[in-house]
Amino acid sequence: MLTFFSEDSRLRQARTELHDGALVSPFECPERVDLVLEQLRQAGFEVRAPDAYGLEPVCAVHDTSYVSFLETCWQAWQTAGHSGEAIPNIWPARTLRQDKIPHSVSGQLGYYALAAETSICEGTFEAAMASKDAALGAVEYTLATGEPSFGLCRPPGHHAAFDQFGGYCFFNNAAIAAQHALDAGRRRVAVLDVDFHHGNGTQQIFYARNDVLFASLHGDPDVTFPYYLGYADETGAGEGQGFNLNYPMAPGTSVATWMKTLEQALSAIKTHECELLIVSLGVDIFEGDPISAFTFKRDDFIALGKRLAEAGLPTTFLMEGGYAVEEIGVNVVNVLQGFEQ
Ligand code: Q9C
Ligand code: ZN
Repeated sequence: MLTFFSEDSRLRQARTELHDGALVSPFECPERVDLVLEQLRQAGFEVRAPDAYGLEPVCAVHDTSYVSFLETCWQAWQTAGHSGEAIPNIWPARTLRQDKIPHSVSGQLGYYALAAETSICEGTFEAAMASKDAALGAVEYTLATGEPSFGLCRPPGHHAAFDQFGGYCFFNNAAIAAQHALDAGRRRVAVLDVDFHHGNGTQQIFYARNDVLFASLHGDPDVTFPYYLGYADETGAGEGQGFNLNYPMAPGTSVATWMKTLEQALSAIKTHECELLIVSLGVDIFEGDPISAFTFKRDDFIALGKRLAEAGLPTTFLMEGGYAVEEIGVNVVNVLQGFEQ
């Protein structure tokens, strides 16, 4: 399967993630792409550099002030004289004003962040640009040829909302790709999110719309990140009513139960007459993932790919999470090879 990847994805090399009350080396590290690339090459898959698509497709789904904030945050943080990486420590929480965007970078960080684990550092904006270019290259290829493709996006995207970053995500690559397909004339696109974590950003961006069907299988937010979105009763708003489908599952859920739940999501995708399938491919559903709690084994990823192929739709896979670095490449390539079998 043709893969799109931009080397600039490596430009984000954060040193810190706030994890369990300590600053640790980030789970979402650049080595992740090395292992995926190695397995792709071993499988004989071609890897292509995407074109640079600029900011227009980003601003089609994100707030322009948010995008400017991401572009300037690191410089502003340094100018303010801070020694560490940029991490928010105050938010417009329920009891504070929601309508002020402070001038100070510290105030803006809280306004534009939905979580504190994701530090902003040098190269973060450039890597986010590279990541969405991989997504756009992949989706354009599928739109042009009908053939499947893989966007090796890094950093991931599905937690990024209209004007918020977090959960290792800055630009919502799946949303950018889905909107690009609509702008190219597709009438309805399905985004199927199989990452262990709920795709809160993708849900939020399309929640009131019926041209994107969002379906997500994930760890129950009652007990896992992102905690405040991803429940089964979130079914869409207004015109988008019925176009948002959440399938939260308990930690430790068996692969058999997960695959049965996938049938429900695929059956909805079928009845809603989607013309393109974008798969938010997080392989953090792997049993060995250090921050997740589903039970996929290596070979289960082959079965997943096979089942997705049976949906019979033009399909673009976009990389999301997956932090068991040793196995990430095998698990990703197993999905793609299973799809092609
Ligand atoms: N520090 C994606 O998989 N925090 N993001 C979990 C570990 C955030 C995961 C606790 C997890 C975000 C794209
Ligand atoms: Zn995840």
